[in-house]
Amino acid sequence: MGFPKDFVWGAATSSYQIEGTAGKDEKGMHIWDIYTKESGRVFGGHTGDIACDHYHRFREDIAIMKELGLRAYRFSIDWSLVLPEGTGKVNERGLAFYEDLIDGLLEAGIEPYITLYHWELPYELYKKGGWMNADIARWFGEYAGIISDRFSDRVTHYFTLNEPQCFIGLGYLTGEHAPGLKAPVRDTFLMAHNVLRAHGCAVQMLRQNAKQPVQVGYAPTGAMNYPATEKAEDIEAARRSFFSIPDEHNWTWNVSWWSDPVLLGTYPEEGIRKYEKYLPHITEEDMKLISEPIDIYGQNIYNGNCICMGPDGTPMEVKRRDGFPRTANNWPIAPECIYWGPRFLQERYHKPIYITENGISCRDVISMDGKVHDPARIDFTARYLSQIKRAIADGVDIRGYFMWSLMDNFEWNRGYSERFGLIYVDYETQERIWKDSAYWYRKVIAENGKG
Ligand code: GCO
Repeated sequence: MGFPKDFVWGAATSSYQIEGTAGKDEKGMHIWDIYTKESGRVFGGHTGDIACDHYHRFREDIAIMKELGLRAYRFSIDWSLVLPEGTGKVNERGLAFYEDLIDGLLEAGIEPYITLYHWELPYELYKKGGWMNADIARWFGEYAGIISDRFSDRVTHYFTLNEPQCFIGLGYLTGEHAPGLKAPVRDTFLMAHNVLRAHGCAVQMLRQNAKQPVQVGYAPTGAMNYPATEKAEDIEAARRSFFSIPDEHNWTWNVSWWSDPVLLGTYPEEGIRKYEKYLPHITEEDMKLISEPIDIYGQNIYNGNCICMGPDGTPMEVKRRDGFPRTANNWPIAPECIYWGPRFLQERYHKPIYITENGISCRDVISMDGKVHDPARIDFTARYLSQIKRAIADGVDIRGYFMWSLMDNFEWNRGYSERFGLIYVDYETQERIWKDSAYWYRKVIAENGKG
């Protein structure tokens, strides 16, 4: 059995990583605009000021997507391009850009999947406390409503937030990402609660302003832990560790604190116990808002840990073998995670799943023959896709796959040092070069995953 006939083959990007809009067309500033220039903590002092210049080259990029045969493209909207102050005055020029992009995609037969927040918090809102301010739920709802009002006649698929684990954890706990803070743990729980409330408001407003029925989702991530063997006890150990709650110093890196409230309407018991002294006041009304029903569940999946049942009956991590396969940025290659992750998630949350991101960083270079040979990316993707195929065969409702990424781009604090794209970008000339994996993925799509 292969992939379902209507399986959604896609690729993903995000606004700051590709657009290059800093200082243009009345855009407001966001936290990454500032962090990249002032923190001194981004590799090579790189910024997203120009990035892939997608803002000016989007038509060329759509032509590439069409040539690839993509059925869908997941991109994000820069809140501060649409609402320079985060709330209030709308910037028509910002909306016009996304309108042209969307119309271009539709003309090319590619379905747009919009992500509302892929980490660009408008600076004006940051100054008002950002995620610390309870009003942010309303501000995010307002923004979501504007997007729905303008685009829902043409766009039916939306994701509210991308990876809250990362933008709160890396942004406010470890300080590796914008705004680069090491906030008190207590503050991060309040922020997280407001993040979830904001999600709920966005779901409401997307629907309220929708011109036709829309599919609304959420795109978190997490370590997709998988069992060492198919023995029932190892599967149970992996499942338990998958949804378990870490200690507070790195608490954001978990699945259930971010997904139970949205999909089950409650915070996980284990977390409520463990984090009790840090938690803000949580009302029933909040939980109702947070669990506003969604239609689809996105998940960004890259890797996970191998787990077995320990002799004392608690889950135990199995040490990776010496010389285990790794990506260029040292992430373990663990294709099993994309079988077990969706399986565990579906068991617990019962929602159709989209793999909203999956991909690999490679040390890609232009070879003497002028081409970019990236066999490691082809091998990685083939392995992961075969596990998705297996999950679907076993009854997991996975509806689509978005490769991270369409093209090389600004990899946050790693700047341009990591290349995740199917398409190579020469940042000096902005030339786009098809990597071998792009030709390969085109064939995979054309054959609906057989190749
Ligand atoms: C994400 C990301 C992407 C990254 C990718 C590779 O959603 O994780 O935010 O923006 O570029 O995951 O690290």
